[in-house]
Amino acid sequence: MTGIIIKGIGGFYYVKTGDDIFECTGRGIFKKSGMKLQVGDRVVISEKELSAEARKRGMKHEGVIEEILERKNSFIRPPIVNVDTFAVTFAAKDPEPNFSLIDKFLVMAEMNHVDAVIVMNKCDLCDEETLKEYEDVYSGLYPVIRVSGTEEQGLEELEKHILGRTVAFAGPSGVGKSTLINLLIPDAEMETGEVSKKTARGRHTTRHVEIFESKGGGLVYDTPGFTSFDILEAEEDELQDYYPDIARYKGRCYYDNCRHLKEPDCAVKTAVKAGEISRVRYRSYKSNMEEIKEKRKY
Ligand SMILES: Nc1nc2c(ncn2[C@@H]2O[C@H](COP(=O)(O)OP(=O)(O)OP(=O)(O)O)[C@@H](O)[C@H]2O)c(=O)[nH]1
Ligand SMILES: [Mg+2]
Ligand SMILES: [Zn+2]
Repeated sequence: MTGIIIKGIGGFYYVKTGDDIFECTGRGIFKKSGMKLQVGDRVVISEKELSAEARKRGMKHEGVIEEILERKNSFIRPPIVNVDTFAVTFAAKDPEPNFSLIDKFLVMAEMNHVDAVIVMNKCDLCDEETLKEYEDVYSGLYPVIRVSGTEEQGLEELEKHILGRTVAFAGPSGVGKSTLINLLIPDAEMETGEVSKKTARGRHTTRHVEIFESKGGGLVYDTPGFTSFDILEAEEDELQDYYPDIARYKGRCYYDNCRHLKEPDCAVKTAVKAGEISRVRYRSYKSNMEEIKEKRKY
């Protein structure tokens, strides 16, 4: 039988095959080969007799994972595989948008040739002017979907992007990923949590990745949020390739290897001044570049 790992907790992997869920362990060989099973993996399993313990945990089927099928892609943060689309989620307010963090997810998507859509949640908390300003940072680059979990707005639009696809919700803690998934998939019943009044940050309510099937036949991954993201695997010179708005200007600067920082006659800086590249995006590019440089020192 083949199925998909929808969750991994306490040494068990939960594998969905059709309508059944098998509580599985991995064959010892995975440990030996250093191959780690991941949520999203398509696997071949064999059924084994249901133990009394598994039955007590409410399981109806138990199995052993025999084989991992080839992965389309894999990610470390969040730890998931086989993704078609990242639904990069942020809140218009509470917490305030952190664009350089949002852009890290987008860089990760670009590096892996995965589609991205931007989900701007908590639109109920912001005025139109501010929403428009945020939307404009990404307009022409990625689809931006305005939603509100509390007002249940924009969900149909979001659903369109999920239909028949494998979509991972990613973004900072407290932006409402689990809230939206609960609305899209009422069976999900993911726990949601308050945003702290003191730090205006989420509290990392979701602690493990879990996959749900949408009515429309798509798969949705809920993932834990983070307020920082320490690994940007891009090289300094490559970072610009993963900002499509900046990459467009490649070859137009005075220096062929221009990084668009302090160099003279830089087409990118000119474009920022002319309003052709968003200042927010350029600022995020510079700050992520700084971070990569800092990391290289060690
Ligand atoms: N005002 C408002 N609040 C929202 C909206 N969506 C979610 N919230 C609230 O935001 C808080 C955090 O929501 P969660 O769904 O737990 O956020 P999350 O992104 O899953 O957070 P982590 O699991 O920590 O990564 C909860 O108190 C939600 O009720 C919205 O559209 N508007
Ligand atoms: Mg959550
Ligand atoms: Zn330049």
